[in-house]
Amino acid sequence: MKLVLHSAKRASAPYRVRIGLNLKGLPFELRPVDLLANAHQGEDYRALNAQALVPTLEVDGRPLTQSLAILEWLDEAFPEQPRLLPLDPFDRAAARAMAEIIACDIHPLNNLRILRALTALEIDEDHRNAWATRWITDGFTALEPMVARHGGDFAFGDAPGLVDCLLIPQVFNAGRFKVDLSAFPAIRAAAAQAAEHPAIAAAHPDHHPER
Ligand SMILES: N[C@@H](CCC(=O)N[C@@H](CS)C(=O)NCC(=O)O)C(=O)O
Repeated sequence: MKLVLHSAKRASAPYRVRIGLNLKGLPFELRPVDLLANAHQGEDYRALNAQALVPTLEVDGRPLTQSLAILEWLDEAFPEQPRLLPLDPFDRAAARAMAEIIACDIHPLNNLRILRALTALEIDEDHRNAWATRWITDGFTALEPMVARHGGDFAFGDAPGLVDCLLIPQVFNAGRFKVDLSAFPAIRAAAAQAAEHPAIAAAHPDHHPER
């Protein structure tokens, strides 16, 4: 099976999928998409991803979009590799809830198109950063006790999984906005531990080709 990931260096949604692919031990070809040059808005890329967002994962030429859907597909298609989601139904729902706080309630308020829309409304950089900080802080305030309750060596239990795929890029993103994480010791501990894991470290933007 040939896997091609359309990804951007500092974008957090494809970063999630790079972590997931690495945790599964699946080799993939990485195709950088230059968001600042609007490469994602061209006709060629829109034919793969009608939303003009990264990531897109091509599976033998068939495109899959939406990072959470891609991560769940990885778990279903490769169940024999390390699991991203717990097997117990309650734990699966709890892990999904934590992932969705990030994917549905933090990240969509701060992605490039939203920040560009704020700029178009003449909101200056300080206020855009305050906006991003507000929503990251709100989401992390809800997530912190969940990581404290469910976390072990990683954000959910003692093995890396779906929650780490979401949390690590969001913590990276918080760093870009210089968000104060001192009120989130469980999140900081989980992120620090996960950063040491070779599959997660290999997905870091520092190892991504430019764009
Ligand atoms: N819900 C989508 C979000 C995808 C998304 O927002 N991707 C960002 C990068 S992290 C993007 O492509 N932004 C381009 C833009 O906003 O113009 C997913 O999880 O895949």
